[in-house]
Amino acid sequence: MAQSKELYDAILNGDAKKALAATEAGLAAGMAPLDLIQQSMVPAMDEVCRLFEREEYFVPELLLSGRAMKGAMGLLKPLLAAAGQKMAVRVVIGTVKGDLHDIGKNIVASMLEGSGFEVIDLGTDVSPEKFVTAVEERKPHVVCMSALLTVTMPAMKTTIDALTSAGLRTHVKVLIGGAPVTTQYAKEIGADGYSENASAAVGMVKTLLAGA
Ligand code: B12
Repeated sequence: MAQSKELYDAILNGDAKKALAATEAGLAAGMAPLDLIQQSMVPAMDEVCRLFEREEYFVPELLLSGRAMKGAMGLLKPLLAAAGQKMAVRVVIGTVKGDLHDIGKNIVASMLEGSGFEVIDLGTDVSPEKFVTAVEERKPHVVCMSALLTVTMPAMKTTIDALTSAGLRTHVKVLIGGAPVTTQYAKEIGADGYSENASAAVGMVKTLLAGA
């Protein structure tokens, strides 16, 4: 399966314009939307995260690469839907109440979309009530919550409690993540799982649903 080197490089370099052009060129050359995501965009974002961890990339680079990926995804999403390459699994994702960090959450959302899942992104500062309404209305299989601040982590528990009170907890799997979150914390608050990065999140969603 071919990789679009141009698309990979454009995302790695945070060049949104080139990412769009490379996506269009890839499609014109007959590359499948899912392949463009999985072979070019996801590996590029993986590399961006690695560079950030090694302190070779900083926040501006993260933001630019995230934006480039989001723009290219915008072009591919309708094509995935038209080709019926999603819908089997629906995921609601959001950053919890009080928390505005969304770079990691957006990468997770893109990776999930790139793996063929339908993703409903509620954005940042999402209240427990908003999660509950989304589960009622959109009937997802999985709820993903992100928190980057120790002070907003408890909102993950509040959200799980709200799902339980609304009688919805047994209808969905709950996966949590974000830098301060741990497997131990997931256990403590009654989440179904935790993943430390976006690639692992895809595997975890599949595992959770396989055991559902
Ligand atoms: C960028 C950033 C910001 C940006 C956010 C921009 C944006 N649009 O997201 C801005 C400048 C707005 C910001 C603001 C603040 N920030 Co800030 N921020 C960061 C920083 C530098 C990077 C975070 C990041 O994007 N990492 C890169 C991404 C890719 O990693 P990630 O988010 O961890 O995501 C990965 C995994 O965790 C996982 N993941 C993430 N979510 C999920 C969800 C699920 C379901 C799963 C499975 C996996 C998963 O997958 C992702 C990809 O692999 C961190 C420090 C750091 N080095 O991490 C501080 C940091 C998180 N911020 C911090 C603080 C204190 C703040 C402020 C309170 C600062 C202030 N005084 O105003 C405000 C809070 C605003 C608010 N209410 O949220 C502290 C938190 C300390 C703590 N323990 O609570 C940190 C750790 C900095 C520090 N060392 O002090 N911040």
